[in-house]
Amino acid sequence: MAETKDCHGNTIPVYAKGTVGANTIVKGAVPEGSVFSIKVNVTAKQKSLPVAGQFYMLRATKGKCLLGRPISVYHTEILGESKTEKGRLDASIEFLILKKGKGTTELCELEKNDSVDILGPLGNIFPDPKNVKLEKKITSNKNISSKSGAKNSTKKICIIGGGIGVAPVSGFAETLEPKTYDFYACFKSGKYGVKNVKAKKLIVTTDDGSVGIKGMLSAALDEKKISEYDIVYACGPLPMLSYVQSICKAANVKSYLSMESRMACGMGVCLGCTIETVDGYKRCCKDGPVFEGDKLIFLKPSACAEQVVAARKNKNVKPDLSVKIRDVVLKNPVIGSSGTFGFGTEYKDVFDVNKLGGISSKGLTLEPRQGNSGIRLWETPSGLMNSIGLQNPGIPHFIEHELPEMLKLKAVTIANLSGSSLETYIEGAKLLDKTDVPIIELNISCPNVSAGGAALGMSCEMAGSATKAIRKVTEKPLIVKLTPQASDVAGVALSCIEAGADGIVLCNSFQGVAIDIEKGRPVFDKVKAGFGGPAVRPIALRLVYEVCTAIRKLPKDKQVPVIAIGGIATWQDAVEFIMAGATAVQVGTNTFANPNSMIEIIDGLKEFMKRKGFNTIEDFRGCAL
Ligand code: RRO
Repeated sequence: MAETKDCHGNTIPVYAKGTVGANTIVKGAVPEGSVFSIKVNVTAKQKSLPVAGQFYMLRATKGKCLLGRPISVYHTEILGESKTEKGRLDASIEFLILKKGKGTTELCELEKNDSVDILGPLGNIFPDPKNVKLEKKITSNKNISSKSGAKNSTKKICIIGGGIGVAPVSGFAETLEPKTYDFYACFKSGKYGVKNVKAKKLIVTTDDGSVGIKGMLSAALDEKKISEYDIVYACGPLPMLSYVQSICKAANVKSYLSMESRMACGMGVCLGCTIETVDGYKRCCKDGPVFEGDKLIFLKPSACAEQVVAARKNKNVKPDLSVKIRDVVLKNPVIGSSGTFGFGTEYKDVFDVNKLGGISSKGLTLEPRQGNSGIRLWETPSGLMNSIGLQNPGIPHFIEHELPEMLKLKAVTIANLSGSSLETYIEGAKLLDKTDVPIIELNISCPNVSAGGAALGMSCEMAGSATKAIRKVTEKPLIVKLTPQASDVAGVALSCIEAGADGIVLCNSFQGVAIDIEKGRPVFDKVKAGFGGPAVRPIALRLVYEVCTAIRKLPKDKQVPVIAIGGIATWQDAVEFIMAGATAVQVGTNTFANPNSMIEIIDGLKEFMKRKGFNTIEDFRGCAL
């Protein structure tokens, strides 16, 4: 197997900024606009230019993705000696990119002269056919012609590209003498990426028959036909590569398959891109991406297929998004979270707040509070820290002024109850009990107050007794908002349920610290502050998953809904939480970034349910548990 070149005249990877020389839609790819050709201009030593089969980690410099994406080299053009950097070459490296996820979308949206972070060239290369040693072919299959090892000069070469996998093999084909190989290009529909291919025979297959032979690779190439070749080079989707491996094995033909895998570094250190081989797990980036075909272990075709939630037969569903918290019906499961949606009316000119399932008020205490001194907000990558300190007008003012306006809305009003001691919580609850507010959210999780708040929610005992005390003074639906800081969040949730909670809200913000490096001082007067936003989402999802798992083990009549919060920004996020068992979701920080996000989540949920054939939220709630 050819190694990545090293300091003895071989390629050396560099991390640099490249510039987009051109970005164009690749004609022939179906649907149009699904594949882009991006030419990246680089200045590099000859030794740092790519060889066919290699790839780069590419990241749009102006993009939001943390990591680069592994993209194979399609074509390299040396433009000449660099005028600005002596001893270096100006080159244009062309990549074909399938727009399929966030990273590739950001790359496909780059414009001429935009900057691209490039790390490469990486990985090994397709071995030169001249250097490939062939064993004498032995075959027991009568249908397959038996022949002795071909001489180097006469080796019969077959190159196969499937979908975007045509890019690296087409780059490799360019390094071979024209008309010394056959090239099979397979697509679902249309044809692209073969303009530089000078094959003896170019065979195209399409699933829909729009170009060439109708069908998959198997419609054009089988065990018998592959036996006419000495070496096969292929890149494409796993089922195709698995098929290539099987026919090559059967026909005793040497194959080199270029693999793809999710990776973080491309340098062999993240160990995230391992691939199963007969010699154990191998790193796709460093040990590959090109592997000898018979060394690879492919999962059985059925396991290869993506695991998707099976769509129901009924495609004409009119999804019902309504959910229940005890006996209160929310028309959809999307709730504006406490502290990020004021008293419901502030955003009414920006979007129709009546479309929301519910709105939770700013945290309320018996007495009015001014909140904390000093800096109150601090943005971090993908997150927001806050130290508001429960600023609010006090429950009597709320009841007289804000609550009547909230109750006029068509979203269910939730009063978020807080306090500085259990006694003040109880007094506040008594006042709220006398109003028409449909739901009380007991906040025993505020991270920014010296008394009350999260201190009441840290242990099962305290959370249980706080819930019990409030339960005693109100019959209203009572949901309890928990802190993620407790060491046993599921235990705390079960204690609250035991004490009479009608629902669990999970979770309030996480505690963090920020330092102002110019001043050498903590940013916040209280040092610690609440932290929320997309950065916390996987942790919040883990907590929701654990709590929902614990609740499922309770007898049916003891089970209560979980309302999830934690970095929810899109309908996909909401679906994840619902699949983890949540009945409803609260959107917090993201409303600041995109005030329309809750409406987008409701619309997205509706479309998702239609597509999947789900009639109700219950149809997929908890399906991942
Ligand atoms: O007001 C706040 O500082 C605050 C509250 Br009440 C809360 O529940 N969660 C939070 O992150 N901040």
